[in-house]
Amino acid sequence: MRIVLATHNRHKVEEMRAILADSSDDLTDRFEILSLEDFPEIGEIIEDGATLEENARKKARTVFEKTLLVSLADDTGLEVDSLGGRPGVYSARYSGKGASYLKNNQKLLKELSGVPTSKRSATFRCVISIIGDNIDEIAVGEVKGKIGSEMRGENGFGYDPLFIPDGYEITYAEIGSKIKNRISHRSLALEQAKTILRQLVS
Ligand code: ITT
Repeated sequence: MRIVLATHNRHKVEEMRAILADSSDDLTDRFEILSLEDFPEIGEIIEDGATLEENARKKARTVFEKTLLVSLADDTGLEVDSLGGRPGVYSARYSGKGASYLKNNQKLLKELSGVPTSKRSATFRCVISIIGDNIDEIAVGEVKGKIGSEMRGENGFGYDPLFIPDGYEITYAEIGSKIKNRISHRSLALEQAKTILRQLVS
């Protein structure tokens, strides 16, 4: 059975492939996992939803309708408590036109300058939509943590250099991909998604 990871973000594809392969029953044995690189004709999908769930469902539905294959889309947001949950659904575009990971991190540091550690709590929330012929499911993963006072670490992507998950004193970017993929918001959501995928082939 073929499934499509409905994302243009190559870091997400890498992480999702690694997480799907990492379990006692390696799902990459049972599924041929494609990504949007295999469907270059599918261009940018406008994310105009008000919630992570709406955006994830829009991406998965668009890709399912174009490929007729079961599609998994991930929409992720970083919700910072002292910013009233921002950037949240706008995490990718936080620093405006021409946003980059660096500019987004710099803007977050600026908005939190002077905010003490005790008030830098945040949640990484990942919503995965799975859409196919007879399937329309949602899986959610959340990790609580805090925003560091400077960018640290070389691994990962996005806000990883600033996000310190609870229980650790180092950022996702310092933890490295092996551990990040065991504890992250994405891995928690994908664990639920795996259960749904197993049901599809059983
Ligand atoms: P697709 O929509 O094509 O999947 P995207 O990068 O636009 O790719 P999102 O809409 O979910 O993805 O944007 C979420 C942003 O949040 C993303 O651009 C990163 O900056 C950040 N992000 C998502 N997952 C992350 C992770 O695991 N670690 C750090 N930052 C992450």
